[in-house]
Amino acid sequence: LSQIKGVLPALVTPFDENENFDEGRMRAVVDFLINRGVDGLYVTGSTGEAFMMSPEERKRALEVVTDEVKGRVPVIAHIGAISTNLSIDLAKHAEKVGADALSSVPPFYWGFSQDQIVSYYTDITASTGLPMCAYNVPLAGLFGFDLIKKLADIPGVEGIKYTATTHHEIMRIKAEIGTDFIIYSGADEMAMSGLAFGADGIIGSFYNSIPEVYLALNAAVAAGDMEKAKALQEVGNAVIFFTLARNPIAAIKRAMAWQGADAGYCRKPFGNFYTEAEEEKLKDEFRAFKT
Ligand code: HMN
Repeated sequence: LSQIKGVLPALVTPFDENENFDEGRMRAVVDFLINRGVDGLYVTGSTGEAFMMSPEERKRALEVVTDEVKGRVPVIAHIGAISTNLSIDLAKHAEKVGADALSSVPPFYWGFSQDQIVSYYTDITASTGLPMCAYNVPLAGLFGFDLIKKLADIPGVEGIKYTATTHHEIMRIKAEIGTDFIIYSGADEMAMSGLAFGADGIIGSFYNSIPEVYLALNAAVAAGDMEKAKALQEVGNAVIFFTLARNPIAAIKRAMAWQGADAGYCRKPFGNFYTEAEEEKLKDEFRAFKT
């Protein structure tokens, strides 16, 4: 994971009007983002609607991405599922089709024990040669520092996507686990603080629709220009907070379409926009906030 840093969109998965995976749109979106300078792609995560896709569809989406990327940027494949066997199957496939790293939410829904979570990551990382980025996210149950430490001891677990807002723990992970344990900050509205507290990169939904804002923010933090970083974070947050109230993944896909990369539609029950009037309103707001 030490080779994968910077700004990584948690890639959207385009579906067509009938909710079928849309290969053409997927390829166009990948090119659009690489041309805009993103540092890598995080595929079939929650923004990618992976939990609404069958394992076969997830595999197909990843295959299309790695085929289109052709090594231009690193690809992290999110292979998380509740069953270890299913995740291992997805992990092996990811390795076969050329992903550079794996990531996984912990098994969720039943409230698994720490031992069960540790064994989940141990079994997956033992099944391939790819590095694993664990995923700390409220939706799947946050880890806490002790569990992060246990996960970091598993061979192959090289980092964490940290989507909690307790950014002081980013500093603590670097201090107590080690600076070579890679951290991606996952809350786009707090990208500046994640990076300032020592994260190596940022992974998030809004780097699909406004990547240039966050590429500039990442560069500003690296250069120690906190005034500039703060101004950019304010632009990002204006877009994020109006979007969050309006079916966010569908809205992000529309914002990409207005900018030349039609990212298609979402799966139900997310559903889609919008009457023409609603779409116009959304577009006006997006443009007003973004500048
Ligand atoms: C993914 O797995 O697709 C994501 O990277 C998730 C990502 O971290 C998003 N978090 C959640 O969905 C919980 C953020 O980008 C989030 O959308 C953003 O910070 C706005 O709250």
